[in-house]
Amino acid sequence: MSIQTTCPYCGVGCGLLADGDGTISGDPLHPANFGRLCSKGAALGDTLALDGRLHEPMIHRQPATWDEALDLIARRFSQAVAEHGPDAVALYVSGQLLSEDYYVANKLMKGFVGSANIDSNSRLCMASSVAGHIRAFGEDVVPGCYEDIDETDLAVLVGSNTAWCHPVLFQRLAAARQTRGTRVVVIDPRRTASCEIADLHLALRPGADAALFAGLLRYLSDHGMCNNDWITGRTTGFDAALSIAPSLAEAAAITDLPADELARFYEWFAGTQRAVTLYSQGVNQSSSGTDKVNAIINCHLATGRLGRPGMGPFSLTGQPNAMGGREVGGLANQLAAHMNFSASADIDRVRRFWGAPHMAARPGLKAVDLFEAVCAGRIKALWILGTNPAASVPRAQQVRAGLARCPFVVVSDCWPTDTTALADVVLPAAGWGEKDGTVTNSERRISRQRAFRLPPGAARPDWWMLTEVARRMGWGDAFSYQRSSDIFREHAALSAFENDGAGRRMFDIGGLAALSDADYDRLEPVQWPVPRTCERRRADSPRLFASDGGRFATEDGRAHFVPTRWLPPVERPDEDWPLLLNTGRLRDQWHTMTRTGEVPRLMRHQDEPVLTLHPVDGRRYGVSDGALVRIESRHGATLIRVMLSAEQRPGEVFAPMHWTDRFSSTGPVDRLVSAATDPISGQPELKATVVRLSAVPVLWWGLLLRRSELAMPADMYWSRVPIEAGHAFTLAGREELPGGSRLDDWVDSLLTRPARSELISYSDAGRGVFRYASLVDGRLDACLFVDAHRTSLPGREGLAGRLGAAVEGAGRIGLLAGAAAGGPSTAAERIVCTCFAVGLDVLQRAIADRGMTSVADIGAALRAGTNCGSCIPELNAILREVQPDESTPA
Ligand SMILES: Nc1nc2c(c(=O)[nH]1)N[C@H]1C(S)=C(S)[C@@H](COP(=O)(O)OP(=O)(O)OC[C@H]3O[C@@H](n4cnc5c(=O)[nH]c(N)nc54)[C@H](O)[C@@H]3O)O[C@H]1N2
Ligand SMILES: Nc1nc2c(c(=O)[nH]1)N[C@H]1C(S)=C(S)[C@@H](COP(=O)(O)OP(=O)(O)OC[C@H]3O[C@@H](n4cnc5c(=O)[nH]c(N)nc54)[C@H](O)[C@@H]3O)O[C@H]1N2
Ligand code: SF4
Ligand SMILES: [Mo]
Repeated sequence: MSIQTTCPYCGVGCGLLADGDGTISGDPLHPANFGRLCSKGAALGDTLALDGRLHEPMIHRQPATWDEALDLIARRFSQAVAEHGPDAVALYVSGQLLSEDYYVANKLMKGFVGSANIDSNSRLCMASSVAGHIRAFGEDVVPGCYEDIDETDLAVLVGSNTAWCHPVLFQRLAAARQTRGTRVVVIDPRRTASCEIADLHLALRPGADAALFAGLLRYLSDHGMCNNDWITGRTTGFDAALSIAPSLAEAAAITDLPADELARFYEWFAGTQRAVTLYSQGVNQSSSGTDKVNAIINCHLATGRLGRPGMGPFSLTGQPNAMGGREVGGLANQLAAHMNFSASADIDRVRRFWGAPHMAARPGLKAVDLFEAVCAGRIKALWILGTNPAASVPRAQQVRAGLARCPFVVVSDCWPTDTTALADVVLPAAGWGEKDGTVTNSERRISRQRAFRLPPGAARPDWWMLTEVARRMGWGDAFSYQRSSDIFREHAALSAFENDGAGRRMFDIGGLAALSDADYDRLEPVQWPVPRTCERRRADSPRLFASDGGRFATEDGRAHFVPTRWLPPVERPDEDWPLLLNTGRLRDQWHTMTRTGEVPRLMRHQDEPVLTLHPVDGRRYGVSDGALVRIESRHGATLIRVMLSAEQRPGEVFAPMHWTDRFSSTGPVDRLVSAATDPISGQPELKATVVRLSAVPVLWWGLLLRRSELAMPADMYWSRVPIEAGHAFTLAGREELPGGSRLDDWVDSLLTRPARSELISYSDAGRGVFRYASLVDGRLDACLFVDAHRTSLPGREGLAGRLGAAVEGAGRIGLLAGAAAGGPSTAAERIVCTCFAVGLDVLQRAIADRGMTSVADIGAALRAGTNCGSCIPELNAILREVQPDESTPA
């Protein structure tokens, strides 16, 4: 029998079916995806088999019992509070925790420890949307639902690479385009995969979104396209917002866009009732993120395009439970259940509901400030759950130094990470498929995650760890939960507690407060609000603010326009720092790669961290495709390989956020990234850091394959990918290879041969070619190929198949001598369709040879694109490249 559950990756919140044998498929009945999945969701089964999970608690790297670990945490936290006050301790949590975990963490800190120093990686992700919603609507509310994407006539994607980051919604949008001719506009400095279905791509100057949308507001007003009844009846502040809005010409200058292109977008928006604006990190992760959000919402308020089918501002949430975390109040400036520190009645209400002995009375430290406090020694005990800040927080090197100095750091995770490496206590967390609870997706839909297998070793759910520490700190009665349903009922009850009358909070799931355990186990996906009384429920969901008399959650019941004045990013290029670094996501990787980075097929779409650079800049710096460069910012430096691409605006570079010290010497890009924040939301500007770049001469390139992992030496560039039977490393040397016996030592350090192993080798020092293979019991255990010119290195995939296999007779010689036949590069073939492992070369050849003109042709011949569909935008791009005149985009 299959178990219904929810995907642990993005905020689309797709429903899944997990079968007994670990097969994962899309749930045809779930309203987020109706059975569809993307490449990451489709590969979830592969992550269940991964080795290397954390199995037992560790104290100072030594195995410990749960009692020892929990006693120690309770003692150190109590001690820090006693000696330095409650603000000397902190929790840093995650939008990947379940609402039940999150609720307990928030209650422990804000009600019992007595400090609001609990912030979340959602600060890096959703904080600007939260702040923008509160300014406009009075509460953190996403008004629309996914059907609006199916039913819209104009979809505006702002700072969102939906094709890669919310792929199932992108598929819904692509379907709407096919069936109803929905127009798509992409607003992004880069030409992303999402542009494959765009009718218009506005490659604006980074950070200029607020001006672009303020210009739209002025245009709407100048052309008589505002909905004046709506503005008068339901909003305030229109005139003030309009008074500082730029003209079209001014907006074109600020955004660095041709005025006619901008005018075309304005015209389309003005003339299309059913318009949805979907936005994500290009909006939120900005020093003007909150203003960007309000500039977008202003245009929807001015046209009354809100709360009706096919229209509205739509913040796409990042993590699976980014929304749930906000509902339980897991940000340092929020209280539980959408209540606020700004209202003393709210603080008192939460205090009474919890019976809280030490209720926090003011906001705590937001993520960037929290880590600054860690660095400054003001935080004496810190507990990190479900997030990897040593890799994902800006100025990561400084943060690491702070964590190393912090007197007591606890980390709960499922896998070892760059952050667990810095912890005093590491707690093994039960992961996806092993724990029970709920998550809320981008359209306010609460879905169950259900356990379908046992956690490894002693791993336990996060809520359990938090509860056990709370008990040990003396608050057993308030934390007497036996299972996740106990927590959910309390959370639901709090949302309905004293929630009546004019100041009613929209977040109300009181209708779920009396679920029995069996009801909770059976809970179907449901959109909030779910109040206790039915007539309210009908009036509200699935679209909020729908009815004409509908109140907003502001004091005056009206939606608020916010005047938005354009400000450029905090860091701006100049002579010393000529390039602007943008960062973001790739299709098949999830954040710091703890799961996706270990799945061979997900690593074949892009197998190394690369910096994308415009060819004009490539020439300027004298670097070619694949070259190694040093990139430096005011905050840090690293070595990274270059990919030249005209998708980039000249003067701007892009690097993925995913790699860490576990996967490449390049390490996390956040070691370069600025910690400037939006003054209102506190969200860091992760997409605009000034950098400079210089070419790095490479004296040799290498390929190392090993069955076991290896801590790589610090003096070379390396990057690791998992392969079926082990690991493959791309290497690049900046120094001459050692000579004589030192070369043997060097080779031994990379092959780490056991005593009984046998070494076979080949070298041609004149050509700078060296090849070694280590056999153990006649099987290939490790091999190393080095070449001064990169030309004779074998293809990785061909060699990967031989790792662990017997090497006999002629094969022994062939292994080293025939290596050159494998291919001329260290790069493996790039896989475009992850589901059926169809590579770029195969696609290009098939399209040309067989005259294919559509994605359907490709699917029929090669199956590519016929399962999850995540690769369809790239298939279209390849078609266009190979058959520029023939292809018909799908
Ligand atoms: N494959 C994959 N999917 C994911 C995730 C993942 O790790 N991998 N993570 C999930 C999470 S937590 C999140 S938050 C979402 C993020 O989803 P997205 O926000 O779609 O992803 P990003 O790649 O971070 O950034 C989106 C785009 O913003 C653009 N951008 C940069 N600066 C500006 C600007 O000033 N203005 C505009 N308009 N655009 C700009 C970038 O060029 C980039 O293409 O993805 C979710 N989905
Ligand atoms: N430069 C740059 N930096 C960024 C971004 C960017 O675009 N550019 N994006 C930012 C954004 S939007 C986000 S959301 C963050 C994401 O950054 P992180 O949250 O640091 O990234 P993850 O790799 O998802 O970390 C989640 C961790 O939780 C662990 N885990 C998984 N399930 C569980 C569980 O049930 N319990 C526990 N205890 N642990 C679990 C995973 O193994 C993993 O180590 O990165 C931010 N940083
Ligand atoms: S779109 Fe992909 S990653 Fe996001 S929830 Fe659905 S299957 Fe998971
Ligand atoms: Mo995120």
